[in-house]
Amino acid sequence: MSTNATPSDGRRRPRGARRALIAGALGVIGLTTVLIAPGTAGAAESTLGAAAAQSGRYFGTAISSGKLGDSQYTTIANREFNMVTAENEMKIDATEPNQNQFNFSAGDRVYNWAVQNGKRVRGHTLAWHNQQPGWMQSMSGSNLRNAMINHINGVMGHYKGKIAYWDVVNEAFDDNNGGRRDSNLQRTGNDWIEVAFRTARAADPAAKLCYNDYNIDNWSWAKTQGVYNMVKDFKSRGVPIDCVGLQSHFNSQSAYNSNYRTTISSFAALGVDVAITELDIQGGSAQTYQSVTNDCLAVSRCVGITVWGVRDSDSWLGANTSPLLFDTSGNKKAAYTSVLNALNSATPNPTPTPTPTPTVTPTPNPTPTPTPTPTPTPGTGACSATLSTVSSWPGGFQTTVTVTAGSSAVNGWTVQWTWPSGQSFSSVWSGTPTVSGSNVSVKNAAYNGSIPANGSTTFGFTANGSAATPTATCTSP
Ligand code: 9MR
Repeated sequence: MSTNATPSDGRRRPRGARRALIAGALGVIGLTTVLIAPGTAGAAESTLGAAAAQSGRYFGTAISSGKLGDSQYTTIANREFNMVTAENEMKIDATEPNQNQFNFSAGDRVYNWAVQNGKRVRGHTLAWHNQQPGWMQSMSGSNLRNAMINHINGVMGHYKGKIAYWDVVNEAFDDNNGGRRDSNLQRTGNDWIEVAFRTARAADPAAKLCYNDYNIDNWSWAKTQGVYNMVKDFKSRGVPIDCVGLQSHFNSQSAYNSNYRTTISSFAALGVDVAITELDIQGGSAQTYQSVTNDCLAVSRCVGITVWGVRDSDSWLGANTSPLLFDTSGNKKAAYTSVLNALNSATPNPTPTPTPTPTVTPTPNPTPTPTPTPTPTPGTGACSATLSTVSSWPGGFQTTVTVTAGSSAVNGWTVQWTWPSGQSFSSVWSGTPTVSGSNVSVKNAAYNGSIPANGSTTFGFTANGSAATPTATCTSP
C-alpha cells in the first residue's frame, strides 16, 4: 500500500458546501459529467440490494466458495446483495492451475450460487501480477504474452454472456510514482494492458470490461492520475474499456478523502462506468461508509458498490479491524444502517442536475451563427428491443434486453412487453421497471437513455418463473 498517506478529515461537509466544492472543482478542470443530487426520499427498502436498485444501481459482496455451506453467511448474502464477485475462485491460479488445463469447479460454485439466487456476477480477475500459478510466474516475453491471451480466451469463453463486468486487468500501476508497476506482465511490453482489453472484447462482447486497482480513490494521488491518464488514452485511441473499478480499501494509510467524489466523476467524464469494487473500511466508520455511498449516488455512471466480504470475520483483514457491514455474529452494524439510509435517500429515478454551462471565451469578431432549427426528422427516436435469455435454472432465469436505435439517435426509451404467464421480476438493472399485472414497462436509467443512430445499449433482469422471450416494443419520446 502507498506511503503517500493522507489522513481523512473524518468530517462530513454540509451538503451545500460539498456541492459548491465539487462544482468549483468541475469548473476548474472542465468536466462534463452529470452529477445527481441526492436527497429525494424513495420508498424505504429494507435490504442493500433493493435499496440500491431504486436508483438503477446494485449492491454486491465478495463471496468465498468455502463458505457456501455456512447458513448464516448465505442467509445474509442472499438477503442483502444482488451482485457477487468470487473472492478468489476466478483468479488465474484457480482457473488455470496447469498451463492450458482450465478448472472452473470453484468459480462455477460461486457463479451458480449467485445466479440461482437471482444475482449478477462480476468476474475477477484475468490479468494480474499476483495469484499467478507457478507455471505462469516463471514465464516471460512472448510466451507469457501468449499465455495471458490464451488465459483470457479460456476463462471468458467459459463464462461467455454470463458476466456483467470483468476485471480484465488488476493492479497494474505502481503505488507511488504514477507509472506502471514492474511485473512479468509489464516486462512483456507496455501494450500488455491494451492487448488484454482487446482480447477480452473479442472473447465476450457482452461483458463490460474494467480496469481495477487500489489507492486510486484519492484524486490528488499520482497513482490515481496515472490510471486516469491511461483510461483517457485508451478512450481516445479506441481501446475497448468500459469501466474503472475503485477497490476502495480504506485505512489510516490510505484514508477516505472528500475528493473521492471528484475521482468518481472525473473517471465517469471519460465515458466509462465507475464501480466501487472491494470496499472495506478499517475501523468500520459509519460516517465514512455513508460518505462513500453518497459519493457513488452523486454520479450517474457510478453503477454500484461491492463490499469485500459479508461479516467482519469473512474479511481478508481479520475480524478485529471491523471493516465490513455485519459483525462476526451476523448482526447489522451502524455502518450497515448508514449505507442503507443513504441508499434509501437517493433519487429514485435519477434526474440529472443541469450541467453548469461552461464558460466560453468569446471569439474575436464572432460571426453570428444562425440558431439551428431542430429539424424533426421523420422517424427520430425510433427504437427496437429484443430479449435474450442468458441463463435459466429451476424457477428462474436471467435476461439481457438489447435496445437498438434506428437511423436517428434516441434520447430516452421505454421497452414494453407482456409476460406469457407466471413470470415476475426479481431484480432489474440499468433500467427502471413499472409493472401492472402481466404488463411490463422498463424505462432507461439516467446513464443509458441516449443511444446514437444505429447504436444499442442493454439492460437486464432476473425473473421468477420459466424463461420467456416475449416480443417487446420500444418507444422513445
Ligand atoms: O480477499 C482475497 C484474499 O482471500 C486472498 O488471499 C488475496 C490474495 O491476493 O486476495 C484478496 O483479494 C484481493 C483482491 O483479489 C484484489 N485486491 C486486493 C484484495 C485484498 O487483498
